[in-house]
Amino acid sequence: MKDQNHIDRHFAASAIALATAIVASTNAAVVYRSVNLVVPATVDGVYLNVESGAFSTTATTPAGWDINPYGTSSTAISLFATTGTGYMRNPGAGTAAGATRLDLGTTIGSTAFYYGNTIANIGTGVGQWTANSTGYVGFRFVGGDSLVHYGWMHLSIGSNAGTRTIIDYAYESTAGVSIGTTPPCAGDVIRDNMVDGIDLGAILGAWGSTGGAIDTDVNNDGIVNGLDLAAVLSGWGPCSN
Ligand SMILES: [Ca+2]
Ligand SMILES: [Ca+2]
Repeated sequence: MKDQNHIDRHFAASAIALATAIVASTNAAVVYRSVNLVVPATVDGVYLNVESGAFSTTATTPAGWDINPYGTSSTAISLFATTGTGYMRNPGAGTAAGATRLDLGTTIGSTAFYYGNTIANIGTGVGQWTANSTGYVGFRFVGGDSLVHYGWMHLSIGSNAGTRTIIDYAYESTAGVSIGTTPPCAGDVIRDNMVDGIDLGAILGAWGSTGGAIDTDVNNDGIVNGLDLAAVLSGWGPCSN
C-alpha cells in the first residue's frame, strides 16, 4: 500500500463537462484520488469506501464500503457489490455479461446499464480486458447522503488478473450527476500531479507499443506514438485544477 501517496484533488466539473458533455450543476465537483492500491489476489481483495478513501483487505470493512475488486482467477477479476453499488457495462458491448472495461471519454451516469456482482474478463470482446494494460471501471454507489453517486476506478492489469492495482479513482460529489472517464491531468503518465521528464521517459520507453500496464497510451488509441508525446509536451509542468 502506498497510502501516504494519496493525493486528494478537487476540480471544477465545468472542466470535465468540456470533455464529456455532461450536465453538471454549479456545485458539482469531481473528487479525484491517486491511490496505487494493490488488489490482493484473494477472496477478499480490497474493500473501498469511495468517499472517505478508507479501505481494507481482510474483511468486509471499512464501514460503508462501496466497491470491492477481488478474486484469485488468472483470467478474470471479480467485482463484488454492496447494496446500491453497480458496475457499468461498456456501452458498445450489447447485452454481454462482464463487459466492464470502459474507454476514455465514457460517461457514467443514470442512463448506463449496471451489473451487480460481476467480473472483469480477460479477453478480446468489447468491454473485456487485456493483460498488461490499463482501463476504467465505471460504478455507482450510495453516498453518505443516502443518494446515488457515480464514479470510476482506473485499474492496471499485469501479466494476468492476479496482478492488479487501483491506480486512481474519482467520483462526483453531487448525487445524480454524471462523471466521465477523463483523467484530471492528461500527460501525467506516472501519476504524481506533475507532467515532466519522468512521463516523457515512460512514453519514449514504450514507443510503438500498445502501452502496457502504465498509461503511456495517453489518448487510448492502441499505440504509443507522437500523439501521446504531444499530450505530454502540451501538459508540461504542474497539473493545474
Ligand atoms: Ca507525472
Ligand atoms: Ca496513443
